[in-house]
Amino acid sequence: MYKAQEIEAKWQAYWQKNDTYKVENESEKPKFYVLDMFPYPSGAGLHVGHPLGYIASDIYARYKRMQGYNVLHPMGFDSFGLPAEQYAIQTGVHPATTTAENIARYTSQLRRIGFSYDWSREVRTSQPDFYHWTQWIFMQIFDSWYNQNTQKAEPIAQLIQAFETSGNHTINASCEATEPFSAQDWQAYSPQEKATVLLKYRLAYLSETSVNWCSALGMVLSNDEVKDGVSERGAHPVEQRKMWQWSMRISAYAQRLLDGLNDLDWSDSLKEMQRNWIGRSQGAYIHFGLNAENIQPNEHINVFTTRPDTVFGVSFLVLAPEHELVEKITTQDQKVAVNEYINQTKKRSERDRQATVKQVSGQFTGAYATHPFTQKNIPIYIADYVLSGYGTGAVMAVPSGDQRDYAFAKHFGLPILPILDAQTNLETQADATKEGKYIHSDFINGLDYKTANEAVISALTAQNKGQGTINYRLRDAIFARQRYWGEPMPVYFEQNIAKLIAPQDLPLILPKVDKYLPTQTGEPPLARAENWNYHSHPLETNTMPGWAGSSWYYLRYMDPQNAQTFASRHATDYWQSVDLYIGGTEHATGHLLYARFWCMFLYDGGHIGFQEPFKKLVNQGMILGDSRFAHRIKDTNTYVSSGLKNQYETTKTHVDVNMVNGYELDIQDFKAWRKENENAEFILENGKFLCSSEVEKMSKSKYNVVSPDKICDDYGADTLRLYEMFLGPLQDAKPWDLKGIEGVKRFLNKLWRLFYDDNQQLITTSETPTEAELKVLHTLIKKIGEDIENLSYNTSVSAFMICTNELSDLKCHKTAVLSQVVLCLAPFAPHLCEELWQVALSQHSTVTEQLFPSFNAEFLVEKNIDYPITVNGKLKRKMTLSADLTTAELEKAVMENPEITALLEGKTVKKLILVPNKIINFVV
Ligand code: ANZ
Repeated sequence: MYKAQEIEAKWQAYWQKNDTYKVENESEKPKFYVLDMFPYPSGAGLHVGHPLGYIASDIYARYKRMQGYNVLHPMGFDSFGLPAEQYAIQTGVHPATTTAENIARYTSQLRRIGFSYDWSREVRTSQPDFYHWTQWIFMQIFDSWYNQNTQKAEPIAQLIQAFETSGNHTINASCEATEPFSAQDWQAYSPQEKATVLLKYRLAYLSETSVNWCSALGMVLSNDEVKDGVSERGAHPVEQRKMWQWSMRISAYAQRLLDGLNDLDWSDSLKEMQRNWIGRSQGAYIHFGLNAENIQPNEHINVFTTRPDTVFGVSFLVLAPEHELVEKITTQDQKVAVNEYINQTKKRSERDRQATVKQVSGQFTGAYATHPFTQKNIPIYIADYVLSGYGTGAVMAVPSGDQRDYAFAKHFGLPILPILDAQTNLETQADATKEGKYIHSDFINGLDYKTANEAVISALTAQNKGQGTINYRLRDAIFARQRYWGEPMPVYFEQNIAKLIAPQDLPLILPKVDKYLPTQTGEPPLARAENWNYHSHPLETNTMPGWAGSSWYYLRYMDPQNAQTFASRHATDYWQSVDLYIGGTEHATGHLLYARFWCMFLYDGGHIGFQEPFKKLVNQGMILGDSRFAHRIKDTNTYVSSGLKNQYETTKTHVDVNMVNGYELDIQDFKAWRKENENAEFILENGKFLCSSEVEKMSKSKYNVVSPDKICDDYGADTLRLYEMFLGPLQDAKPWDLKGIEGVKRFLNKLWRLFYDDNQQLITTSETPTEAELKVLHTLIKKIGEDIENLSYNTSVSAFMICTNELSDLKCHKTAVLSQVVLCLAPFAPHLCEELWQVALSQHSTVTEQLFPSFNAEFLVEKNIDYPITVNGKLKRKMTLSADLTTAELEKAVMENPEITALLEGKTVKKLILVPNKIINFVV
């Protein structure tokens, strides 16, 4: 038996003492960057699900090191966030204190698993020397605008210069709709007016937007934090509210974010999720004239449509209830009904509104628009299925082509106009196919879809009634939280104008507050801080959202101590993008999109030399918990063993998996667990109390959490590492189950016994390996090399087991073979391999820096084959022939052999059946 705990502690201390995993930014070797998504250090500590991805990336990092790369493999903490703040609200303990404790716990847990992290590069997003640069990046974003002509972010100072010389006529920016102004207009604007205009261009801006407000959490949530109309965390109700909000103009990067995906080595499904989230739609703007009182002659309704070809099928228009023209065009007699409808809409979240409408709702405004080609009158409705933030917030409704418009038309008795001769079943539903030729459609009659579409767009453009366009579903990202435990924004207000603090005053340190709650007047907690001012002007009281630090942390690892900049250009040029990033899929449309956006932004400013942060990305599957339940007879304190539960009416409760052995509950533990269990009674089956089970997410609240510490205590870290990989393919979800762990431990012991006898005496020899031994070895080298490249670690573990069994059968104790096996296993079981390498094999430097064994195909080739020679299927003799012979050569060798000639003496060969490497049979 090998002593895992002893060996592991010894080598962990050795690695730490020798800075084995320290990596320099200067090297002759090629670079390789392997990154884990850094954790939020929660109070619960790590469970066995967390290290899954870390183990996988660690194996890869170690393997690359052994291939001669200079490998950057760091770890840090995403340490701002809500749980520590919620805890602070309840207990008054400063979130920094809780966070530091949790990080200490995480660090010791991670160290025990033997990861090859360069801990000298650790980052913590809540540390001032880190958020200094988060604030600095924010300042660069605030000071930039997006130039559509050059397709990049540029300094706002250049924009101001352009305004001063020629107004905004020549500017083609990603910005909010702005009135045209001349150089003279600009010069005449007051500072406030100028600031307001600039906010419409800045890439970080303040605007009055409709937000998901969650009053229970006291904060605004992003779209991806709202699930089914309630907050993802805590399931609290969410309502729509207009608020002044900081946002980031990620929408400016929509096309680049889409294009960049093509070159990334990410899973197709993940890329598809980002593509859908960005949601590119090609279509057109179409202007419908207005036929209402108090409307200027040039005012019109601008709709966005992906189907300009359907323009002759329009039977009404629908505006989002929030659309700015609603108030203006609604007729007197419709006012009450329209206002009531608008109020109702406020209660529905955007997601609800997007969900397939079961109940049609809407309200007529009393106003009419004019069709751009036929000049016919078209009634204008409002309805909440039209979203104010998408397109133009106005839709031309074509009931024959769009199902939502169809349902609306049926409900309100509006015409359903057929437009294609191939449209069928219009009595029951819309027909969205674009087949057939156009009918009732004026100048596009008889054309097919593609031609018609182009014809409509050209006509609109020619008549100045619209134009072709591309729309993206991607929204600008809200960049503020009304909470305490986050980065302060480096912004103050002077006469209501948002201004940046001076760069030399960074970092703007998070101030002390007496309570972590909003103020009486509903202001964020920072408003409680004394002197929260900058040169006597009030500082912003919002803090940055959770995604700020994680959008650029991978850069800080490259140069973590730099006090002059976020990371020197020298460091980022050397390390470049992350070569392999491993983490969960839940970040598909959050972190992974934001980090790409910031990377492109920093690239535009020349701060870094690459546009994509993560070249290859792998999502590990979740490790699920195997929960246990005890069944209690209803309205009693009596529990019944699971096999007997059907005889009673019972309710089930989670019991902690650590009190259960297999399915059998430790009744004493259970009684001691909670006060109300003290006097519980138990109905047993066969003397035992059994629990039922269910596979669920691993979580503290489900009492199914298994800690890696316990596995390290019981089996050792190397067994834990191998076992987690052995559970199944990395990308799959799999339940945690200890059944196979003994097998993994046995395998490591068996490997140990190739080196040591039962008295722990070394039994290795320096003999030359046999062909058979070399074959076993090189089969392993080939398999492990291929598996690691494909991150197929579960099959590697089986290959190690097979190899060890075969070498045991061959009684192979030869160092020439065993040393190579140790090198192959070193990325997976580093402690054991370090021990075998340095002690059993008497090597004088760490195993982690040896070259990975190279595979030699020659040893896998069977050189000779012992062919059975049969006549009419009966074995007559054996003949040894080279394995390389072709069928023709084989036939020649056989027919020219005197023994065979003798064997066939006097017989006529009717047929010779030759199967290379297998059979030689004569039919006579
Ligand atoms: C006329 C039409 C006819 C449409 C037809 C569709 C089919 P995507 O592909 O998602 O971009 N639309 C436009 N703005 C909207 C908004 N703010 N809220 C809800 N719906 C909106 O969808 C674009 C289509 O969705 C547009 O094309 C418009 O309806 C609708 F046979 O215009 B369509």
